[in-house]
Amino acid sequence: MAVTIKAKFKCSSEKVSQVPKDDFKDIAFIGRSNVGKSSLVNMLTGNKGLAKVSGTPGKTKLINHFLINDSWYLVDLPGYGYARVSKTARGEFSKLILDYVLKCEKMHFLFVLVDSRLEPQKIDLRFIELLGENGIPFGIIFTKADKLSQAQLNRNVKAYKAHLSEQWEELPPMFISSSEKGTGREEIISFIEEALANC
Ligand SMILES: Nc1nc2c(ncn2[C@@H]2O[C@H](COP(=O)(O)OP(=O)(O)OP(=O)(O)O)[C@@H](O)[C@H]2O)c(=O)[nH]1
Ligand SMILES: [Mg+2]
Repeated sequence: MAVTIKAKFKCSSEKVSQVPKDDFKDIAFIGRSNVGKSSLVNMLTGNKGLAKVSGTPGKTKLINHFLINDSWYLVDLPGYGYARVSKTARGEFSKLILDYVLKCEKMHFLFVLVDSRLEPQKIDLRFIELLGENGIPFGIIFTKADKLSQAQLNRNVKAYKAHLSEQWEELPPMFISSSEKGTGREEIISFIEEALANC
């Protein structure tokens, strides 16, 4: 059954102080540059031109709010791991990302997108650790599933779970997606709607 989504661009913010001041909650996408965050916004909303997509990493530079069904926001964030901002411990994540993820009260749930083709990347694991330390609710979305066979995909997801299980007693919710094929759309939307209904 196709889920209907009404989506509308609301605003781009260069600072957390500029995000919308209403009571609608944010569901945000984060992950390495080029992992497919903006493409996933477009796939979920069924609107290919909504968020800007590019083959060149570092395309999304601001916090982009898209109002969904007049009731919550999908938030497309800039990626990390492309332009190194500084060499300090947390410097690999920009101030904009850290301020938003750790301090913004609108931020209700964060999806960390990881490339399903790759073994666990250190920068993603460090980011996930940071979320854990700060009690930020999050899930993981494996992107670009169309680029792998089902067997490879299963192997990679299993390896990721095994890796996270070394540090986490309970694993976060996990989803598989392909923005090319529409894979994962209904599962992700249902999860979001349930999360919003329970808050
Ligand atoms: N085959 C395939 N390609 C994808 C998928 N998702 C994204 N891409 C491609 O990956 C590239 C990066 O996609 P974006 O959606 O711009 O990635 P992003 O994470 O928003 O990147 P930044 O904004 O730079 O952080 C583009 O060339 C997309 O077409 C997918 O599910 N399958
Ligand atoms: Mg982007």
